[in-house]
Formats: sequence, C-alpha cells, structure tokens
Amino acid sequence: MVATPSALAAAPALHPALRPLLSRPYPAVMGVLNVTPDSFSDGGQFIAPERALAQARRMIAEGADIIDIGAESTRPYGGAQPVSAEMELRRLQPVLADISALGVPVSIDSMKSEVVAWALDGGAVIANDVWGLQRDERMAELLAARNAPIIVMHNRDRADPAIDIMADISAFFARSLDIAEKAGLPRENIVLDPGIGFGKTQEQSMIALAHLSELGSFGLPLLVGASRKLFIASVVPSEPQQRLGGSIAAHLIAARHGARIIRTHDVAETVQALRVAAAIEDLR
Ligand code: HH2
Repeated sequence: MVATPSALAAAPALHPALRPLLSRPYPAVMGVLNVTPDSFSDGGQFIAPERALAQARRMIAEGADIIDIGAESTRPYGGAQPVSAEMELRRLQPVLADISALGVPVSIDSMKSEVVAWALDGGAVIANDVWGLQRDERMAELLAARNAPIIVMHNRDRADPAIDIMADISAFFARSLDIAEKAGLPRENIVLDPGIGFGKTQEQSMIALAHLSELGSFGLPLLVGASRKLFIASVVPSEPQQRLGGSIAAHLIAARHGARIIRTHDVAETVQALRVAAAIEDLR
C-alpha cells in the first residue's frame, strides 16, 4: 500500500510542520547541508559559516523545501569520527539561527538529544535521528515535550547479508513507534526512512528502494536519501561526486514507490527530475 499524497495531506492529524511538505503531487525535497570536515561527499566544503549560509540560500533558490543541517558525519563503515555534543554545537552555533531565518523549515540531523534540544530552541523545527529514537533514550521524551516532528531512520550496527532486510526495517520501525507511543510522541509527528546505505549491504540498499511501497503499510510519510551513496558505485563504479545520475534514478524510483520527501545534495537537478516525472505520470 502506498500512502498517496492526497491521503497523507488529507490526514487531519498530520503535524502542521509536515503538512505543507506533503500536499503536492511530487515529493518535497530536503537539501543536505553538512557543517562537518569529514562527510562522505561534501566534507569540509561548508564548515565555514559564510559558505554554509550561501549553500543554504542556493539550495532554497533551487527549490529545497527543507534544509537538513548535520554537524557529525554518520557515514557508516567510512571511518567517520564520532564527535561530542559540544563539538556538534560548536559547528552549528555560527549558522543555525541565520539559516533558520531564511524562511524554509530546518531539520537537525543529530542522534543526540542535547543537540536536538538546542537546535529546536535555535530555530530548527524537525528532528532527523539516524537511529530512529533507539540510541538516545531521552530523544523520544524530548520530542514529545516539544511536540516536534521526527524522521525515524532505520539503522543497524553492521550489515548482515543473511537477513530479510524489509522484515528488519519493519521490525525496527515497530520498535521506534512503540518507544514514541510510550513517551507520548504522537504518531502523526513521525516520518519513516529506510536508511539507504546504513547497516545494509549495497544490494540490501537497493532492495529497500525496490520494495519501498511495503513500508506504506505503516500509514506514515516516507523519506528516502539515496544521494551519492555507495550502492550506486556497486552498479557503476564512481566517486561520490560522479553519482548524480544514479542518485536521480534511485530517487525517481523511490518517489514512484511512495517516498514523499527526498533527501539530496543536488537540489536543482532533483527538483527538476521529480517535477518532470510527476508531470509525465499525470498524463497516464
Ligand atoms: N543519510 C546521511 C545522513 N543523514 N538522514 C536520513 N534521515 N536519511 C539518510 O539517508 C541520511 C541521513 C548520509 O549522508 P550525508 O549527510 O551526506 O553524509 P555524512 O553522514 O557523511 O555527513
């Protein structure tokens, strides 16, 4: 079952910060802004505050509906250095208020509740937790207290080629939804994300895209972030900066199978692809 845009937009209970993002015939686009030295595809490019602000402005001009700011690289198996909450805050502090003032909702990509709390105070409106409420036990309570929307992403410590990845993703989401319910975080605040490239073999990342529509059975909006990820290079060997074609292919398939938010580094090209695909589909 695919949660169609009209069904989701009509759902009376959708959190008000999510509603405008989900009411169009093509998915909303989340532009990635990494204020990190070591992110896998753009590490170091936007750590200078003036560059981060310029990149946010550029992505908004290109059609981004959300800006996702991250101050810790989460790249799995890529040797990303875990950073302290203090370091995340030191990287976010010079940019968050200015970017939040640009008129587009900001999400905070952090698995630490103290960073998310600070960011929500400083202008971010959506939490993006790559451990889906399952790493920091204070996260669900914090978001319930603030009535903030959250992206719950599937993750695993390591990939296991022997498992049924769709069953694993569904079981993970069920656990996250249980944690949310116990904390009093309403279901209508939650967006689900299969976590392309996280705790999955390259093939499992592609299986998650191919079978995305199965996750529609949760009745919640789906987000997909396939941008520049390694599974693309498993099909066509390429460096992260050379994976635009593969990213767009994956995102169009995700949109077709029910994704309502697409997370990308390449906003202009992604918006164009999604809009053209939607215009063509509309004629069927
Ligand atoms: N992917 C990355 C980071 N955060 N959040 C969600 N919800 N979904 C994703 O697929 C996702 C995410 C990895 O991409 P990037 O931010 O560019 O890299 P890094 O973690 O190295 O900063």
